[in-house]
Amino acid sequence: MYLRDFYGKAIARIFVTESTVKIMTKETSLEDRFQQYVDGENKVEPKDWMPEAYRKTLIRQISQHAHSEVVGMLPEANWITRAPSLRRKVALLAKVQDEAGHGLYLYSAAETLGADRMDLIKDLLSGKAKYSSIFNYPTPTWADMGAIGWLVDGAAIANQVMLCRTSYGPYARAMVRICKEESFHQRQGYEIMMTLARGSEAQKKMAQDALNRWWWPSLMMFGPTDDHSPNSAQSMKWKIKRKSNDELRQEFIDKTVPQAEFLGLRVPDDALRWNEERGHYDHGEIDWEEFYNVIKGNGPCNKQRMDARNKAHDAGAWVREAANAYAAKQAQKKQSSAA
Ligand code: FAQ
Repeated sequence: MYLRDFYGKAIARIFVTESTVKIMTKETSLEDRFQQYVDGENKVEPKDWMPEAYRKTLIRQISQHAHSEVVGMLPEANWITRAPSLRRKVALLAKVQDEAGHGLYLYSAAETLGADRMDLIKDLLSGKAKYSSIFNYPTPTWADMGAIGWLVDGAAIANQVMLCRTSYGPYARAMVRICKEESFHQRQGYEIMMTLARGSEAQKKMAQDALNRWWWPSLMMFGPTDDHSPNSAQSMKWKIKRKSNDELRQEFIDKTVPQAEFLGLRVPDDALRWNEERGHYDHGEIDWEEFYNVIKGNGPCNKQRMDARNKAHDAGAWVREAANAYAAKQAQKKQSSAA
């Protein structure tokens, strides 16, 4: 006698003797079949069966990603009113609005996994949820707008191009759209750097100082080294992540160093040199103590960022109340017209 799954496939053989009922797994478990499905490069969709840990890992990663986009608006929003020309102001404003849009797609993608958006936001506002370490650094000069676009969006693209092929369908599709916008962001940042690097000595120094400030935090964006990354092995197996933290960091360095050379700027790493044998740049040691300190909440701007988000959330209470009241009124109208 066989036990069959809902597709009618035999998954176990049941032996009945006088004293025992023995179930022998003939085929694979649901977890194994899920793994085979993912190994076959199929996309997992919201209504498909998935292991609970897969669902939780995705909610964790997608919500952290959404929070990063939203908190990531703050360091640049700081410069919208002070952009040096109307053209720069329009471009920066559009970029910051794009980041808000990315946050919204990503919260929606997390909702397809059964997460409640308000719970996710509460976790961010209470300091329980993580967001990218990079957004806890200050932006004291206009050159920081160039460095963020060039380096931070550049690092985000390296990571997110990989995520366009992630195994969860709604996340992969959101990433395709987000990557297109991030490419525009990276170019607007690089163009700011190019203008400054070709400008006066003071402007060139401003660009170099910004590169000095953002280089190492940008490398930290990719997360801990592979041997200290507790989530990587399982996420790679499930094809949520397709490349490791170190692989992506190396790709970013290899791509970005020639861009710095083109600008005539110096990457602030004495150990940086091309390794002919490896076909990659070797680089100096990242200050992991600084990274862990920042993600624990002790970076230069963590408190400022959380205060700003909480203030914006409180100030938006009337919008949420009005939207809820409107939705309730519409539902009531629909109900009475149906009666
Ligand atoms: N900051 O085991 P792993 C952007 C945490 S979007 C803070 O390696 P995982 C756009 C990690 O969560 C930037 N925490 O973890 C923009 C985990 O903690 P948990 C955001 C970090 O998930 C540009 C622990 O360390 N992008 O920039 C960081 O396998 C300009 C152990 O690490 C994404 O979120 C960090 N840097 O790999 C916006 C992309 N790194 O949860 C505005 C999607 C690690 O166990 C302006 N996310 N941690 O307590 C990912 O690809 C992955 O989540 C990684 C981390 C690669 C970030």
